[in-house]
Amino acid sequence: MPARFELHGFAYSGPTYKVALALSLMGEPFDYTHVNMMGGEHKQPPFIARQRYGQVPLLVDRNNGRQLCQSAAILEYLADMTGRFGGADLNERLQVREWLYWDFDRLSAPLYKARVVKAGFRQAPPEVVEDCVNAARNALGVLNDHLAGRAWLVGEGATIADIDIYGAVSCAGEAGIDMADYPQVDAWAKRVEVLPAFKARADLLPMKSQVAA
Ligand SMILES: N[C@@H](CCC(=O)N[C@@H](CS)C(=O)NCC(=O)O)C(=O)O
Repeated sequence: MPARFELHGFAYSGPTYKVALALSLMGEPFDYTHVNMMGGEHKQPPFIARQRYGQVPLLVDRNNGRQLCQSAAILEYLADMTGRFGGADLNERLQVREWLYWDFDRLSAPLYKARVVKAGFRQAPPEVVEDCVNAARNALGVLNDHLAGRAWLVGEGATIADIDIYGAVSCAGEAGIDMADYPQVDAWAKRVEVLPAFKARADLLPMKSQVAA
């Protein structure tokens, strides 16, 4: 039987990794479709017809034909569908959502921007990159303070807030940020990395399409 989920993404994409990691931790095998972003495939009408923003990731749920965009919204959907990592009750779910919104506002956006420039995918003046790195550093400071004395972002176990934010934090080195400056975040990241079925980005996102094992 084919896998329920079909993930379209790009090996270097942090947001694609967030979704792939959630699927792995939730025990959901998925077929992976490599989107040729270097060739502009994500801006072509066939892709935009399925992903209105012309971005990766795109997740297709073959059980109902849904085509889902925006990594944070996809993580919430997966938590709803699997009943896993969504938070223990309404209070936790609300806190989880808060962290998801905060992440793209304060951490992921500047971190990814600095990283794509440092990797040579895009160009930007050095002061713009520096602003992004500083913004990401501020966000990591907030995260570090929050994690002092707690194992997980919300409640007593890992949630999609941890999965989402780990997907950003795991790219910090590529943005030139040393995680030794954020010891609580570093310790928390190591906890995420020993969750059952955790996989690193390189082990989940190949440079070619692949059918679930
Ligand atoms: N907020 C979106 C961001 C997605 C995103 O920025 N994807 C990048 C690749 S990592 C992309 O498709 N960039 C091309 C573009 O924005 O035109 C999400 O979390 O899914």
